[in-house]
Amino acid sequence: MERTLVLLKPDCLQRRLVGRMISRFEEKGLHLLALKMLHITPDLAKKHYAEHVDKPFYPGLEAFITSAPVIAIVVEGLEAIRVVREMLGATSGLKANPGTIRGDFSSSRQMNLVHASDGANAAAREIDLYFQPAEICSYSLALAPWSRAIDE
Ligand code: 3AN
Repeated sequence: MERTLVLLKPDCLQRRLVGRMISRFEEKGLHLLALKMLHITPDLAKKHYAEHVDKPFYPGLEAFITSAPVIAIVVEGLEAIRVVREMLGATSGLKANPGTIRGDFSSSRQMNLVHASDGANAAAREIDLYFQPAEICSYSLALAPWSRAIDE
């Protein structure tokens, strides 16, 4: 089992797509362990996008991600980090394949609706940025036996 951090970005809230995005993760069979709405501060944005802080596009990226609330979600599942990234598609909605979230809902590189951790280290770091351990709820789903075979 893997855990990954999903962020429904400000454009997702502004376009009222929050429910549809959460539904896609639920429909896939991913398990929601924690969820909160928050306003990302400039300080948190710099931590979240540490790898981009020195890039020329960073000021615009920070202005965007702090412009309205986001929904942070911890998602769990088999190979969840890769699976969720593939559900999002390429960074730019113009390049993302049809059938992916960005391919279906975005025509922008910046306003690409949803973020997800891009590897195990990023997932651990990002989950820690948004959630206290006590905020992450472990529970079993009654329908789990109908989601996959016991040896998968
Ligand atoms: P992803 O969200 O697919 O992991 P990252 O982490 O490479 O993409 O980029 C995070 C955000 O930074 C993107 N959503 C986009 O808004 C912005 N970004 C990335 N690369 C560029 C670029 N070359 N020019 C402008 N903005 C960029």
